[in-house]
Amino acid sequence: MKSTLFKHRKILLIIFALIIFITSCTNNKNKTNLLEIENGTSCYSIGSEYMDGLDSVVEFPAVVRSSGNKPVETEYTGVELSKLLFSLDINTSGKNKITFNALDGYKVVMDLEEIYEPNNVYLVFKRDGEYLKTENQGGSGPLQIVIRHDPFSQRWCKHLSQIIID
Ligand SMILES: Nc1nc2c(c(=O)[nH]1)N[C@H]1C(S)=C(S)[C@@H](COP(=O)(O)O)O[C@H]1N2
Ligand SMILES: [Mo]
Repeated sequence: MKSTLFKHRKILLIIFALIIFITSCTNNKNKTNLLEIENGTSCYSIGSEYMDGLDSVVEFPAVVRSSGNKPVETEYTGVELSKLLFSLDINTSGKNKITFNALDGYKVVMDLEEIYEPNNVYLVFKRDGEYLKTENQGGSGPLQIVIRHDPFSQRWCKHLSQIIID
């Protein structure tokens, strides 16, 4: 009787360890390497937990115009892109172009100057307090660029995966 209990304990312990292992793996998948930033020869890889921890995270209102829907007033959470670059010590002097590449192949190219206009270009990860859903989940995330000076959202790069500065 005692030995069967011991056996069961061992099995339970193994199952418990497996559950912890599997959940930590899925967490890592969702959280790390969300975004790659290339600045000349330097490359940076960041996840949403990095942005969550920044002092410069803000909430701001925006009107979302998605095809087939009425414009919707929403609240985004994110960081001003220039502040994110600053916090990563990314120096863009001598560069003049910034390219946003998305997981679905969408691409947006902007003058680098635009991201240094105050309160204009933001990297967002939450909408109305909820993490942005992925394309498969019917969302615009997990990361998205929002350009507040653009009333229309053609350049609001959804499903952002890579930023290239050159
Ligand atoms: N990754 C990605 N971002 C994108 C697009 C896209 O197809 N893929 N479409 C753009 C356009 S044309 C608009 S109007 C807005 C809103 O797109 P939606 O109408 O598909 O919601 O997202 C912009 N960002
Ligand atoms: Mo569009």
